[in-house]
Amino acid sequence: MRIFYTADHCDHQPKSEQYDGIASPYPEVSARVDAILAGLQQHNFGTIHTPRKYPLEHIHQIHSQPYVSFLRRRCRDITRGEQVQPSYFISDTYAPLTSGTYHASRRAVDAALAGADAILRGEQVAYSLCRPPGHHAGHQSTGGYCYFNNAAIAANHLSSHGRVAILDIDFHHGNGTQDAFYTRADVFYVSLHADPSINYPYIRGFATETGEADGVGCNLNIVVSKNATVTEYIAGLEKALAKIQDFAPDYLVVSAGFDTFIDDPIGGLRLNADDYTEIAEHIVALRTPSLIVQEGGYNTELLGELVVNFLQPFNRWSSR
Ligand code: OKP
Ligand code: ZN
Repeated sequence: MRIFYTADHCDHQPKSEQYDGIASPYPEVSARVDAILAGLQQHNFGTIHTPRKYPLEHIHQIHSQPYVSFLRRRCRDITRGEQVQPSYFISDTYAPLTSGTYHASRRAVDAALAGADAILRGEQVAYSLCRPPGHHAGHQSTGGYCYFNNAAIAANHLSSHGRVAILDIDFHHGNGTQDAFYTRADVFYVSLHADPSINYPYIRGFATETGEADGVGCNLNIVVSKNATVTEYIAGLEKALAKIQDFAPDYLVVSAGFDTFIDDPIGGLRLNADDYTEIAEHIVALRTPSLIVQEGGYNTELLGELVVNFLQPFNRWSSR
């Protein structure tokens, strides 16, 4: 499998998030990536490639031009080491800006697009180690640690070459991604996540949301209970995979979050480390060229192990 990553995420270093005006430590830290890289190296996943720089056109198909310009200009005016809570282009107060946020977010998109291009060149599996994550980023809004929607931008790129399914297995519903494709019939969005009536992002992710206009039937939200063990989780996943199979995609994009792990500090179902291998085995059974895009997962101690466990079945398939 091809792996893409850049160190530029290090320049995105918020220190705190605001909940009802009260600051607490920022969980979406660069140590997450250090843990993943260490895991990949220990398990000999091979060369990690630096993506090339892609033009803004790809981003502008998902995000508005005023939004992208705002992020670029606002970050440019921030002193290194400072953090700003913007008042505009936000859907919540979980995406502060630092001087490096725009650049880091651009490079995360580059990693996702390079992964998509690897798939288009005939690679079976690519893993884009994106930070910051992307699935909450809307057409013109940041939110939930996200600025640019890496998975949506990559899926949109793939969609010029075939039918695309997006499987979002982060603990949180990917409201940005759902919105991006809600009226489209060529991209199918399926998400498994905790109940949005009591979990972030609150505003989206209900089972009643099934798509609109041309996109009717091309959106599927599966809510899993907060105490779901691997048995309940796999049952939901099987439903998702059956629908994906019916859709018959040429490409699969997996928004891979690991905050479903039992010991995740902000999410947490009852999934254990080994369960990620079983989850991946079910997804690999689709035998569809797959781009895996990193989303959440906040247990910096164990995140490397969780990602490695998940990637292992994909790796076995792609090097067969
Ligand atoms: C981003 B991703 C914790 C509240 C959490 C923001 C969650 C963003 C999750 N104090 N609110 O989907 O992993
Ligand atoms: Zn999440």
